[in-house]
Amino acid sequence: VVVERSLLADNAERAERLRKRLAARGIEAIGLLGGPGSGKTALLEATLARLGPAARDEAVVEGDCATDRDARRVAAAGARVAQVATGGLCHLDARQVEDALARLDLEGVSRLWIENVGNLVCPAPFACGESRRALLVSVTEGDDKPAKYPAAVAAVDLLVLTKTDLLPHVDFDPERCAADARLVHPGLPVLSLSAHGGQGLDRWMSWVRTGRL
Ligand SMILES: Nc1nc2c(ncn2[C@@H]2O[C@H](COP(=O)(O)OP(=O)(O)O)[C@@H](O)[C@H]2O)c(=O)[nH]1
Ligand SMILES: [Mg+2]
Repeated sequence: VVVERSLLADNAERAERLRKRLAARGIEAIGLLGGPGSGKTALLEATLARLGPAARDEAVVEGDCATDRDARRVAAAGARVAQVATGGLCHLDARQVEDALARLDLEGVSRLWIENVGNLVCPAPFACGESRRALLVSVTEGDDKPAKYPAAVAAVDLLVLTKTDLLPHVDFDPERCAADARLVHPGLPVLSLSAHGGQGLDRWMSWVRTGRL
């Protein structure tokens, strides 16, 4: 228990130093959390498409256990990207993000995206230098996920319900999902969107730019 606590404390200090170093350069980091397949990379792709030519000034750190597939996807969408392959590890930590940033040209960058490893448990307590975090839950995962994974809900600034284009085909109650999340995290903003259909993306871009929906 003591070892675990010092690991978390060390990471928290490193993450806070990283956040301040980024802020000093005018860079704000946004963390994307969510289960595997919740739509994190698709939302990044849709965001970069909205930004158009300005996407080249977005930097992305991609965390996955294996492969550089997501890095290729966001690179194709125009962003600068560094992939972290964590091996067996189920989350990113601040040191891995620091190491990844050493491989990125941050000149002219004002926003850094950190797509964490797909997991609803492990990433929550490991800050990575983010100023803000969004948790993605797709409508295909079931509306009970915020109730079942409260630590993830407590660790974020926004809950995003993704793939709303699929709502007619699944048994998912957005109201119940949001209410469960707010039991854990009172006042948490909740946004429904579809990266494919485009619904909700205007409000998402508002949150990205200003921190408000
Ligand atoms: N129908 C639909 N499918 C989506 C949407 N967003 C993502 N997907 C699909 O969900 C799967 C997982 O998406 P991905 O972005 O790779 O999820 P990640 O693992 O969280 O990065 C892919 O097959 C996507 O095409 C959406 O808005 N609507
Ligand atoms: Mg992904």
